[in-house]
Amino acid sequence: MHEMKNKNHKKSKFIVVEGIDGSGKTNACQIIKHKLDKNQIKNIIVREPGSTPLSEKIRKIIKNHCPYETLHQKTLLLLIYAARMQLIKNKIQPSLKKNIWVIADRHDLSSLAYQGGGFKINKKHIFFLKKMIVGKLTPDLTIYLDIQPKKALHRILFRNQLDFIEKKNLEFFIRTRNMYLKMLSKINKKIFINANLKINIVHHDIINQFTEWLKKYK
Ligand code: Z5A
Repeated sequence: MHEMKNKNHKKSKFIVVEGIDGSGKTNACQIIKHKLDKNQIKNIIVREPGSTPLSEKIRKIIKNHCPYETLHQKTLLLLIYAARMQLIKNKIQPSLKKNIWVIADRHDLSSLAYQGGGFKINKKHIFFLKKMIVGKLTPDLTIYLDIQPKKALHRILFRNQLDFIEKKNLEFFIRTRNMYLKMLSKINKKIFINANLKINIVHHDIINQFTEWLKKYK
């Protein structure tokens, strides 16, 4: 479990927001940030892959890789973990040490869901990288936004440009969601949100559940 104590024994928290594309993670991160700001808790939002200069470069490669060369799934896996390493060492850990809470738009569970579930990479390989790169850093809270893949695809199709993962078919996202649900059943510290519902209902659910959590763990 992550818990970094500073000299005053204050504990910073590592909060991760997860879900398939179009589940509303970006909005959820803003809601959490707003709540923490109101409680005068210093915080930052990071996104994966990305959020350091080098990790953002890796993100660009991942999202717009050369159209004339196949990006192999294991290359993608390595790029994601390279970006994660930079983010953990250069941003997440230093922030937590300074008692700044970190809200992450995706983290390691995304790799199990997308690479393990969607792309069917052997989970043994993913766990090997997880152990090497992520080590003992574990979210204090995982907020999972659950949405039917058909509905999520409908939402992302409204956007202008789709990246190569977003161009995947429905079966890919069904496998990804199934892996999320499977892995989530092993996680205790979580909030489960039904993200199929109308946006204002989803927002209320996030605020209510997060407020309850905050009362207990702040
Ligand atoms: N990836 C991976 O494969 N393995 C990994 O380990 C990691 C990542 C870390 C990151 O790209 C890609 O990298 C991602 C997985 C892969 N896949 N792809 N492609 P990204 O950061 O661009 O993608 P994303 O993380 O999925 O973000 P997103 O597509 O923008 O989804 P979102 O943040 O969950 O959704 P949103 O932007 O908050 O909402 C989407 C739209 O739906 C937006 O117009 C909202 O206004 C709307 N929305 C949200 N909620 C609702 C409700 N309740 N009703 C109606 N409309 C709504």
